[in-house]
Order: sequence, then structure tokens, then C-alpha cells
Amino acid sequence: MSRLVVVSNRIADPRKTAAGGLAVALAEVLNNTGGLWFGWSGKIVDDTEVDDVHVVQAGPVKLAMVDLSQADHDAFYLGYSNGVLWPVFHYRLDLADFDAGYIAGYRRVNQLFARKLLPLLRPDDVLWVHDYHLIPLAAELRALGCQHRIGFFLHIPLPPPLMLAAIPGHDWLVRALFAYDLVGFQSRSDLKHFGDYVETEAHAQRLDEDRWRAFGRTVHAGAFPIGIDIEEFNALANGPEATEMYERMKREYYRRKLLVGVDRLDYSKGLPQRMRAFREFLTKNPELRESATLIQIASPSRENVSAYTDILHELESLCGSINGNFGDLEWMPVRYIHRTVARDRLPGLYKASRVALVTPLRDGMNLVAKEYLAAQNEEDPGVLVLSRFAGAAEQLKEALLVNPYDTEGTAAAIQLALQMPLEERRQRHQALLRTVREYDVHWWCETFLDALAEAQAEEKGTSWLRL
Ligand code: ADQ
Repeated sequence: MSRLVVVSNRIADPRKTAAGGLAVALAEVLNNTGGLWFGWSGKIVDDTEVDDVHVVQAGPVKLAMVDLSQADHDAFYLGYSNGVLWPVFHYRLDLADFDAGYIAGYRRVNQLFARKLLPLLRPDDVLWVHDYHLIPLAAELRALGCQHRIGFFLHIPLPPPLMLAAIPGHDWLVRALFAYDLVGFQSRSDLKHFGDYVETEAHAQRLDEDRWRAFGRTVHAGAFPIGIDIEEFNALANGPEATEMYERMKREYYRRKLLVGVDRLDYSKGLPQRMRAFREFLTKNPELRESATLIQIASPSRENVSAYTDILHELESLCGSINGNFGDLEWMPVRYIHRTVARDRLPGLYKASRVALVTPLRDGMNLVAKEYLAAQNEEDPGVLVLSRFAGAAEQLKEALLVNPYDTEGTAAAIQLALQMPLEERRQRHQALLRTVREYDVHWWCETFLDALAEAQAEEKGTSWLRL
């Protein structure tokens, strides 16, 4: 069995299961193959100290980490990854900062990763690179002579060609994807955007459903929607912390129906739009007002990027005005919490909530939607209100799908969700849970790695791309 090498910007200690979902799934595969996990240590050091690779043995898994200099961190992480790629890939050209210096820093860090990773590789290793921070990594590795099988998974959406083309250096970025053997996306619409881009902008030849040829290379691409670790999540849901949380919420809100939102505080998550829809719901349904409370958890995220402070202020002001205008001494319609909730308590909060509002403006997948479904009591389940612009909407068709930009439509869905009869809630939940169970994180890992194994078999003997 080949050893698996996972590369991601941040890495997690696989022995600490609290990290949840993705980290747990990857840890499981890594544990089985005695794998290697390579990434940034999270530390910023002086330029002179950047060269060290820190290796830690975590059970059967080896963690190898590099530090970054302040300049590289600023250009690579804050600048190009989160100031250019994140907004544009989430369709927010207006928030992108196309400072010319960032792309050089982005490339420099990918070159650093390639240089430091290559000597750690064994001949039969299989590499799995994750997310938008590391798009050119395979090309940089190939330039150093690496001939390993390399797969890439993009956790965030891929925008349509014209939007992608707004990024200076977009052609270089997409060409770099051809250095991988397999490129995985969250949804079929992302895959379609990839196909459209490479055929129109790069004049790639489509060989079949999932293979394109350009720059002397054939790349396989597919949609591999990520799922949750349902067993791990069920274990958490039955644990003491989740149970305590559930009981406390039920006690505290015994006269009301809870709505819940759990997100990183990010402009892609549509939080102000959600608040406006909830305000519209309160305005239109005075008779339901005092029976509904929205708990919105928004964990702090990338607070050193300015677009994030703007969204924080907008959200605070909306929550304040809703509570000021609709609340009274006994009842506040919104409980807004700007903090991360411990992972082992989350299932209790989900279970106590009659409705989940998962209404991003754009999202690669959105695992909160799947976690909410997994946490429900099957006899008396809650209702998922889901944005049609989340990758999850391709799979979770029985949710109440909404357009988060449409305030009135979303408000109407909130009302429908709160008043949905038990039988309909059960039917929808049953179908949704079946999907969440079938396409869990293990399915995702296995399907991707199987496709990667097949992708390379066809590619033997062709020349590698050099940038
Ligand atoms: P994220 O944008 O971080 O991830 P998401 O999938 O919604 O988004 O959440 C990831 C995890 O973080 C979930 O397990 C969730 O429970 C947890 N989480 C989110 N907000 C939290 C909060 N306030 N407190 C505690 N825990 C919280 C990116 C992409 C997504 C994609 C994932 C995985 O943006 O679209 O689903 O990667 O590929």
C-alpha cells in the first residue's frame, strides 16, 4: 500500500480528535498508511530561521512543518490566498485586492513547500494537496523533478471563466492545475466551470467526461462532495457535553422554537442577508414573533483582513437594531455570539433547534448543513433552510432551498420551516439523512483516492509539465 502524503496550509494533530471532520478523516487514512502530513506550522519567524522543517511523530503519522517569514505570510496567506483567491472564488470581485506583489509571495511559499517536501518523499508516495493556498504546488514539485502521483482538492467553489479571468495571473494558476493527475471539486457546477475555462481560455481538448488535455498533460477532474464523519458526529451527539447543552436549551427555551445559525464570521456566509430575512419574518408575522428566537454563532475569523471587520460591524449593528425594535423585557429575538462553540457541544444546540439557517451567498460545500441533519431526533426532526448557492444544495434537495439575496423569499421559507407539520419534517429529514450517511467523509476520501490511483495508471510515460 502506498504511503499517503497530505499537504495543506494548516495541519492538525491527528491524535486530537476534537479537530473534527476533515482532520479526523484524513488522520484515519494517514494512520492506515503511516502517512506524512506537511504544512505550515502556524509560526512566523525571522527570515534567517525559515529554512527549518519541524518533524513531529504523532502516533503512526509524521507531521512535517515549515515556518514562514512575516513578508511571505503577508503576501501568501493574507494577500494572495485570502485577499484575492478567497473573494474571487466566492464571486466577490468587489472585495479582491489585486496588489501585484502578492502573487510573487504566493509563488515563493509554494516553491518553499516544494523544496522542503521533496526530500521527505519516498518513491511510491501518493500526494494529496488541499485547497486554494497551494494550487501551484504540484507544478513547483514537477519543476524539481517530482514524478509522484499528485491529487488536488479545492474546498471552495470555482467561479465561472469570466470571473476567474479577473485575477491577474489566472492563466498561470489554471495551467498549474494541469501538473496534477486529478483535480477534485466540491460540486458539479465547479467542475463545469473548470471545463468551460480550460476549453475556452486554455483551448484544452476534452477527451471524455472527466479528462482534459492541454500543455502536454492530461488532467482528470471530478466532483467529490465532501461529507461529515457521521459515526464520530453521532458519538459527539450522544456525549455528555452535547446532552447537557441540549437539555439546557430545551429548559431555557421551552416556550419558543429555536432557529440556529453556526458559521465562521465570513462575508461569504451571508450573515447580514440572513438577519434582514429574519427581520422581515418578524415584521410580516407578528403573531409568531414571541415564539421564535434566532441563535447566531459567528466564530471570529481572519480578523486582520479588513473586509472581515466591516462584516463584523454590519452584523453587530443589525442584531442590535432587531433586538431594539422587536425585543421586550422577556424576549430578545436574536442571540448573537461572536465566539467559537466547543465542537462537542454543537450537536446539542443543533438538536434543540427547530430550524437551521444555512444561507451562504456562496460556499464550497458547507458542513454545518450536514451536521445539523445528523444531530436531529429522527422522530421529531428540525428543518434545514439552505442556500441554493451552497455546494451542499446539489445533494440536499429536500431542504427548503432559498436564494439568500431574496429577503422576502427567505423570510417566507423561515415561516414555512417554523410551521412545517411533523409528517413533512420527517419525510424530508429521512431523505436528507440518507444522503448525508451515504456520502460521508469516508466515501469522499475513498472515492478521491481511488480516482487518483486510476488517474495515474493512464498517465505513465508522458512528459511532466514544467512552468
Ligand atoms: P468553512 O468555510 O470553514 O470550510 P464549513 O463547512 O461550514 O465551512 O464548516 C467547517 C467546520 O467548522 C464544521 O465542522 C463546523 O461545525 C465548524 N464551525 C463553523 N462555524 C463554527 C462556529 N461558529 N463554532 C464552532 N464550529 C464552527 C471550507 C469551505 C466549506 C467546506 C469546508 C470543507 O468554505 O464550503 O464545506 O471547507 O471542505
